[in-house]
Amino acid sequence: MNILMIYPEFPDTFWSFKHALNFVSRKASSPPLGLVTIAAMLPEGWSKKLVDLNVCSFTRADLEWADLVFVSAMVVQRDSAIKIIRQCKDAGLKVIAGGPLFTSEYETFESVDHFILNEGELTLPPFLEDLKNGNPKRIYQSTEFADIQTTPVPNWELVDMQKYDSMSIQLSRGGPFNCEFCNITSMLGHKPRLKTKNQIIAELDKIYSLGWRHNVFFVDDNFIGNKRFLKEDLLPAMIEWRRGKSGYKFITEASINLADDEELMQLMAKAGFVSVFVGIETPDEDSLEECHKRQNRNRDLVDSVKALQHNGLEVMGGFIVGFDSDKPSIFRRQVEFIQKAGIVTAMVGLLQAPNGTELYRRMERENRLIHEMTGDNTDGSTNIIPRMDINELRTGYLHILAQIYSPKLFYERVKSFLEDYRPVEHVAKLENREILALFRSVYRIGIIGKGRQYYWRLFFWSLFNAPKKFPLAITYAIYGYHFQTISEMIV
Ligand code: B12
Repeated sequence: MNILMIYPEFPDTFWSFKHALNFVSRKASSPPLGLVTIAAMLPEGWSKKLVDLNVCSFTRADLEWADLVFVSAMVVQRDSAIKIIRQCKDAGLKVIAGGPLFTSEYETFESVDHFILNEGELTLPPFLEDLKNGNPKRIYQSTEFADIQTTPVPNWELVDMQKYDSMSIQLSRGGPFNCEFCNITSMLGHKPRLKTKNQIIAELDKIYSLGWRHNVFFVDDNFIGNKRFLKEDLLPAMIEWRRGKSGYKFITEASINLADDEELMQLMAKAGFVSVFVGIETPDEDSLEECHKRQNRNRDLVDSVKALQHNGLEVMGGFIVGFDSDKPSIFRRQVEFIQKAGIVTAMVGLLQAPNGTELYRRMERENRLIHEMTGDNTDGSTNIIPRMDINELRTGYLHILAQIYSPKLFYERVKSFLEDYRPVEHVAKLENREILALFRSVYRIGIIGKGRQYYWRLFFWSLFNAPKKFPLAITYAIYGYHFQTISEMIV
């Protein structure tokens, strides 16, 4: 069997990092982990080819070679997925689809031959069995959660690593929190399910053996779901593994209560974690209560962010406006918070209600659902009727974007973050692609860019006052270029 695995194209969004990645000659942030995981579950002897449309394209010869096409996608890739499916069907191929887009709206894809929904660990084996027996069904679904200790090491050999900025590893699925707008518990359950230490080390070994020496993104929704396992088992093993491999930098997502655990923060930083994405959502206590974000309540959120930064972990923050409790002052308060906390990478979105969430059910009860989601919560759209007038909300949202990504506020934030940030290690030497990125930044941001005076101010400030943080300063200037480009497209 020849299996062509296709990952649709992402639109140009805050999350694509497209305008930053071309400074470092990379095409996409990370490869499609779902597909490379599925690839490793296919019968031995099957040939596989991965085409991630974010980094390359497929040819007529690929379609002629293939016996079956496997497609994976998120909702945000819907348009590209529709196009791919049509092309494959026109070429007379059978299409098998899985992943979040199809799990949440498979009914709308009439021409797909087989849907392998939910977690592939549970739904792929019965499909393969039925295929072998010549009677595959159209839909494979499951209400159970998979034992990910049986998930194989993904087929990273299918990935053209040099096209990406980071590789991805998943430690856990599922989480204990009940945020009203979040679909993770309905998709993946309340109880964190973890891989073993040996599985993670085997995954690290595999990407190392394939020559990868850069960033690794632990794609958990909450990396700290089992703190004891991290402290006693995994992090000590990762510290050992990483000895002599300083190119590796780890990034992940965690809940804010990581800031309460000094030992854990220090172990993570020692293991090579440099950055965590935290769902901060809002500085407004009433809105936090409304969305049941209990882990963020009754704490000084700025202090928590600073604690993480002081322990060597940069905080990337997710923020939301449009809660029922939001007052008109929320727009100003969000900007003030982001500036004060020094959160360089601040992803601000309008509240949306994904299918399967408590919020979706409440909006349905209250007759406030309007249309299907675009899948991108940072494009200024929403699928609910907010309490606040929609025009006031949208104007306020655009105001936040215009403010936080304006060169003045953005560079002020970078400087205040660099002053507070205490990394465990400093990058000793720049790689060739980073030197190239530096020159590109000088030209595109420092010479022809709109906020060039701020760029040079940061450039010289860090060169003379914090020379070890100079590579970081340039990296953030490049992020700023991406954020400004996208926010101008939205505003
Ligand atoms: C890593 C990640 C990202 C990464 C990159 C992902 C990439 N390059 O593929 C980044 C940070 C870039 C990202 C961005 C976004 N993401 Co994201 N992301 C994730 C995250 C945390 C993990 C995904 C992952 O790698 N999982 C590990 C693999 C092994 O699991 P998997 O892909 O689900 O695959 C399994 C099954 O789905 C199935 N399967 C998957 N594909 C296929 C295909 C076939 C043929 C078969 C048989 C089976 C199968 O089998 C696999 C094994 O069980 C998930 C949350 C989650 N826990 O899943 C959100 C998630 C996928 N993201 C989501 C969203 C909404 C976004 C954003 C739009 C953010 C936003 N603004 O809201 C952006 C869009 C990207 C863009 N460029 O615009 C949503 C998607 C919802 C949906 N229904 O589409 C999720 C589910 C989070 C959520 N709470 O809802 N994301």
